[in-house]
Amino acid sequence: MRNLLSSSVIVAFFAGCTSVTSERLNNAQIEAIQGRVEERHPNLSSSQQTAITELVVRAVDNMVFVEGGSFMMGEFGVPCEPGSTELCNADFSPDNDYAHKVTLDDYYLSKFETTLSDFDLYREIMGRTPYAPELRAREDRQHLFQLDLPAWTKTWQEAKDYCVWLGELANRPFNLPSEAQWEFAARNRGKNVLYATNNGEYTPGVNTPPDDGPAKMRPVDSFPPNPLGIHNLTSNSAEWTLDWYSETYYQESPEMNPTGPSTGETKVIRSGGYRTASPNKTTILRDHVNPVEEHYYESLGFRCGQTHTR
Ligand SMILES: [Ca+2]
Ligand SMILES: [Ca+2]
Repeated sequence: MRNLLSSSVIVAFFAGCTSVTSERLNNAQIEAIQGRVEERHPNLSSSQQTAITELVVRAVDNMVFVEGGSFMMGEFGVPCEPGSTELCNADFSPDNDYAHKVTLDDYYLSKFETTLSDFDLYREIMGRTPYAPELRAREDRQHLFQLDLPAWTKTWQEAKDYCVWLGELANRPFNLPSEAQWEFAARNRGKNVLYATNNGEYTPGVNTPPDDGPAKMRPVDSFPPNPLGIHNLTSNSAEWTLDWYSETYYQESPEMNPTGPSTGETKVIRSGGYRTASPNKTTILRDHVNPVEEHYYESLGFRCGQTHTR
């Protein structure tokens, strides 16, 4: 009996030597990720390696499948008055006025903005010092560094590198989402919805942050997701996209899987910027910032996407 028990314990140990669990990946896939983590980061402690494996598995689990399709990207027009059949632009900026047909292949988009906790871990294992150290040291600023808040970012490249790194460890093509992928998902596969809330409506305090009181960042799972299951696409943190910015790009964009101009001076951000008033943070709003900002900003974050592979 004792021998039997021992051998079954040993079998269990070898059959399931990972403690990491997943909604989507089986044990063999998780162990393959752990193997890639150990190969890529051989000098980290085993607990750090396991933390990275957990992060990669979580990132895969959080990817929402978005079935591709066609839509008219940009201003789709809203009634000039409630009940009116006359359509007006919803956004004052002319950048998005040229509605144009875009067709996207299937892809994935993370249901959450990247968290401060996950980005901190990435930066730590890359040997970087924590950003905003003077603020982190202040007791009256601790609320800015809760682990489930969106990551602070400073550079587009670091956000992109994070997604690519995660994807290499997951063996999946992760990247920042293109601007078109972002808008298609925010509009619930290209529908004419202005807010990426559960019902497309903007109801402060109910399905999007309240307008009164000081603006503050919220945990990435705050408020109900849009019908695709994706949170905070038109609230919380502004989000880097893959694309360079050009004010005329909508007139030049190819129909199939556009990824922005080949070069530029600024990068497109979506979800509204940290200078944007809440009601103006819509699914069609475009903003753009330098690829290297002056500081790490609490409300300039990102989420990863994934090209679909069959
Ligand atoms: Ca406009
Ligand atoms: Ca957001």
